[in-house]
Amino acid sequence: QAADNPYERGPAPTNASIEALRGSYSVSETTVSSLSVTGFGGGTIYYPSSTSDGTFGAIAVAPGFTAYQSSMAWLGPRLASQGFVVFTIDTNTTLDQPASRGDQLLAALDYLTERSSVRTRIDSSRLGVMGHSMGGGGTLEAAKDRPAIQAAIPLTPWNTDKTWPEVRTPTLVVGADGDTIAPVATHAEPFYTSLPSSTDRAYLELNSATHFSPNSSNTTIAKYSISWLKRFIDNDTRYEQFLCPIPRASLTIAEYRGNCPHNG
Ligand code: 9J3
Ligand code: ZN
Repeated sequence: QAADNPYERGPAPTNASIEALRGSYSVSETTVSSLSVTGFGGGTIYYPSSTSDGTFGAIAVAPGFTAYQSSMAWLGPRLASQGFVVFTIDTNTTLDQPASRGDQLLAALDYLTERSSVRTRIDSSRLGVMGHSMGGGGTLEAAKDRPAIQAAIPLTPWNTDKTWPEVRTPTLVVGADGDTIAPVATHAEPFYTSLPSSTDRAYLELNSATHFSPNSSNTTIAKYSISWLKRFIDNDTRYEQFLCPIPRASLTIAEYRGNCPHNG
């Protein structure tokens, strides 16, 4: 790790390394029963097997309405292999609304850092939240409620609250151009636009994508999520090159907006 950044983990990134199905760390996993926790519905923790690189940042991931942790499982090993502890959770009920999902993400982070079997592997000051649809709405709720969270990534987010001026957490909002359940014009775009311009923020609109694109392995989601989490949870400026200058529209990116350079 670099002497000037104690949180830097893994080798210098390349476009190939952030697009790859796996990063440099072998991944272990452990199941957390809903019966053993309160405040959320249990889940699966994916974490780097090695303890020789020190502690890691951690991320809780919430599913959407009627969905389970399995709908986000691909992100577990994909992100953990890059050097994060990743907790894909179930919610108390699959019908829980975004505000509740936000509270459950925070309960999951507390469990992860205070009680889980991997708590000594985690730097409890370096935490992030992600989620799909109502879980993405919950991601914004969690960041609003706990400004110490260092990165937030709502994926095709859904919420009745359209304005997020309270958020201070660096936030990457991911929308899908073909989303008819949480259309970007009434969800992802106003969520992004309402974030304070003084906050590190970005809007990635996936091309030829749907509301459910975040539910299976997706290289565009992965590469920008990895870069965002590395940049803001690990303070790893080696990843700034993938975020700034703003990525251009392409076969996979319908639109990308953001403030550059990032302040961290
Ligand atoms: O989590 C989601 O997929 C929410 C989208 C939705 O159908 O909300 C309507 C109640
Ligand atoms: Zn609001």
